[in-house]
Amino acid sequence: MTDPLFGVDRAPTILGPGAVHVPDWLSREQQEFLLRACVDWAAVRVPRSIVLPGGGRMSVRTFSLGRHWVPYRYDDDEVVPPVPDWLVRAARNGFAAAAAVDPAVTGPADRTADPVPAYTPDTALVNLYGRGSTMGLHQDRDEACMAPVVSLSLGDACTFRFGTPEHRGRPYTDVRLESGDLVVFGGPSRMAFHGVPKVFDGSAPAWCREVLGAEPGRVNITLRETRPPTLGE
Ligand code: MD3
Ligand code: FE
Repeated sequence: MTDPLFGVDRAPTILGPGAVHVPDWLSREQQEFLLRACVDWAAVRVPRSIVLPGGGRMSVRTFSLGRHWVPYRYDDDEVVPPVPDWLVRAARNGFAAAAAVDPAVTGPADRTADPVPAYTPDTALVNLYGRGSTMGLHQDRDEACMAPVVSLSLGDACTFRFGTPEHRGRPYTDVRLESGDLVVFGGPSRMAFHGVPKVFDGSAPAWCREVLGAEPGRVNITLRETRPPTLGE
């Protein structure tokens, strides 16, 4: 967290076409509410470390709301808690805030009217980063839809690495994400490679750690539309 007083603000930035970072988007009350909800969900949906095809395990632990995600697909055979309406509204507001900074988050204007009120993510993935957890560069391509992904960061700060849609390597931009930050990835950036090379252990505000308890770390919530777009809507 940067200084909460005296106007030392971090301004919104465009990380790439259609990718917008809005620092300090969530209030302290909103962050505490989201963290508490994550702790409650984690008690019923035990967060698992994803096993990669090569046999390795991701250090991040993940659980899903809405639709259950496993690498390469969404699995409707496993029932998970729904995405609450208030989280859908938060995502929609995040989309609107990002679209005000860069209209390219919306993607090609192939649909009628305003895409923001129609944005209804059906899935939330919650990533829990303990000490030393990282996430390698990857693309999110298991969704049958190019709608933006809305990301909310909570707890410890991290270095977020944002690359290009073309390949895993350079050029990339490293940006520090802090508790309360919003990032929205749409349009040409929806398929960009991205990852989390570092989490700054113990950097969360004390009131975050109070909610998280002994468990240190960073929590990231991503909201996604995963189903194919319906025609004529
Ligand atoms: C860019 N999570 O869950 S959030 C993931 O912080 C994931 O836990 C990271 O990558 C985290 O898949 C990064 C930012 C993010 C999320 C989805 C994206 C960036 C994205 C999808 C497309 C492009
Ligand atoms: Fe991702």
